[in-house]
Amino acid sequence: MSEYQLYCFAQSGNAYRAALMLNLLGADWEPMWVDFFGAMVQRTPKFRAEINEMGETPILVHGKKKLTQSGVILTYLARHSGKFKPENEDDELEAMRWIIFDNQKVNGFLGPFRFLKNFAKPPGDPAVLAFLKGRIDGNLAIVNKRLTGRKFLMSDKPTIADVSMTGYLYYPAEEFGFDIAKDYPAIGAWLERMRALPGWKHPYELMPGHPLVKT
Ligand SMILES: N[C@@H](CCC(=O)N[C@@H](CS)C(=O)NCC(=O)O)C(=O)O
Repeated sequence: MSEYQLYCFAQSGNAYRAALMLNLLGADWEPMWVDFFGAMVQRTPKFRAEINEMGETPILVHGKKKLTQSGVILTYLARHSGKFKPENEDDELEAMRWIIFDNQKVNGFLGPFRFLKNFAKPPGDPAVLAFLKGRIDGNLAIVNKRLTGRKFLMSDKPTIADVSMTGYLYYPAEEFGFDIAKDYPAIGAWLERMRALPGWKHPYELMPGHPLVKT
């Protein structure tokens, strides 16, 4: 058995943060596929009793330790590997600030927007999509400004804040109906810098379940 098991599925940008981190570290890990769309295991009492009471993916298992919330998983992996780790207390707090902003406002809106456009049955209400798109544009502009004239979110070196922010940003433009890298050039350039890191892989290569068999 591998050292780490990660409950994940290819369409999950939330899980991608953890999968990407494990791969960038060169960790010995294996994906455990979550049948999110078909059996919807995350909704079952068994999943909530035995795997994650919050009913969410990703979940990282490391020996006897089980961790959920990608921000917690990234923090744990950075502390244990010493890589992508903010350098001091101030940097740690700054990284947490961006991770929370990302979880709530950036990928926190992109995830549901893409879900409603591509996977929801029936598809999302246009008014809801328009609301989300407005929030997404505002928040991507904030990230774009932050990355203008900076290599990475915190400094010249990538940290867990950068790994977190990648969340949904590499999924194909057709899935969003707009091209994030083109519309936000500083984000586009930063995505290329992240892509150049050894161990980088696209979410559809890194996690199981793509292409999705639609039922
Ligand atoms: N903040 C969480 C978000 C996790 C999350 O919402 N994951 C989705 C899959 S992409 C999920 O499991 N959703 C189930 C639900 O909300 O019921 C994290 O970063 O781990």
